[in-house]
Amino acid sequence: MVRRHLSQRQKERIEKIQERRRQQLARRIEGVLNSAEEEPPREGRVVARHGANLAVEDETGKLYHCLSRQNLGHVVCGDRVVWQPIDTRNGVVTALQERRSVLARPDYSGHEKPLAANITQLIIVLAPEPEPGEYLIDQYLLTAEVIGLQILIAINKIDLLDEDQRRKFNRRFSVYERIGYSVIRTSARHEHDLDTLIQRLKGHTSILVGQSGVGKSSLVKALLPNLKVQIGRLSEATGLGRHTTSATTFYSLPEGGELIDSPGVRSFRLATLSRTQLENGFREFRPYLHNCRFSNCGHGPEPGCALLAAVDEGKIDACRLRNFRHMAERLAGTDRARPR
Ligand SMILES: Nc1nc2c(ncn2[C@@H]2O[C@H](COP(=O)(O)OP(=O)(O)O)[C@@H](O)[C@H]2O)c(=O)[nH]1
Ligand SMILES: [Mg+2]
Ligand SMILES: [Zn+2]
Repeated sequence: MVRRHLSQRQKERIEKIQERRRQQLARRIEGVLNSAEEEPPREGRVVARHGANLAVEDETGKLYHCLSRQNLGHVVCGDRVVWQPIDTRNGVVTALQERRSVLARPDYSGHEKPLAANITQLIIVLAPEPEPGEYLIDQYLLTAEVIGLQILIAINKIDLLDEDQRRKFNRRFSVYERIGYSVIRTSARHEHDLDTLIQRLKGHTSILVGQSGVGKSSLVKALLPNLKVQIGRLSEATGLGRHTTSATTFYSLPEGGELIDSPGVRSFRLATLSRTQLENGFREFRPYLHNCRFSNCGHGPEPGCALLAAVDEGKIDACRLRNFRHMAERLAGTDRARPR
């Protein structure tokens, strides 16, 4: 992915344009609120968002097109909100309920921009093709650990593998099971291969992440037989039309649980990360972290490193430590890195 480097002047210009747009929108929203009939405020859940347009679902499942008051910051999919009805189809979000979790990515100026809120489970989707990358998996795992999400690894497209290949693939990814992560097998092609996933989705608000081509969209489609109907309702409620599919969307699953589908999630990552967060984000490292000879051990080639000893004893996977070191180097190399 190309990272855009903007000059200070460009950033200021973007900031100015955005500020003007914000003010225009704020005037419109306050105008609407002033002219609205006094109706009691209500609670709801943001189920789709496109620019300033939100689809808010009320307790009965009815959808409303809402704009949000400017002082609330960035309201996103999954947010629980208080909103004021304007008429039978429209409303204004006036308050944001406390978030259990936020998934974010850095914007053009490096500030964290939320993508989705109140997610409880991150599902990392892998497949025999495209060839999985352990580094990316470890990045997802780290982020989920830092945010505090339940983690599930789903190996998709198992229909492509025969018994022998399946065994090899399982062995390759068994390292994550040994660490304590749940690994399940799925296929978006065969209905019965979704049973375990369906069970694991119940009671959670989940999001699927993974490389392009592993089958995330196919899984969403297979899990939501009424996807077209749900998209149609959203598109009608928000007036988004064809943009609906490029918006981050929140779906209720027929068998229980909720799924957030977000095109932006591919690039989600932490804008800031401390050394302690990084170390603890590799959960199997935790028991060894305080056993290194030097308290500021870089877990590199220093003498007396407890992590290295654990690798030698087969307690920690060498690839995990290598990926940790690489991330630590990158962390040290950024100005955003914070000391312990
Ligand atoms: N054989 C097989 N192909 C799959 C499966 N899931 C997805 N695919 C195919 O993999 C390709 C990429 O799938 P897609 O859902 O677009 O992946 P995404 O980029 O992660 O959203 C498509 O051609 C799908 O038909 C699966 O379980 N088995
Ligand atoms: Mg897709
Ligand atoms: Zn060490």
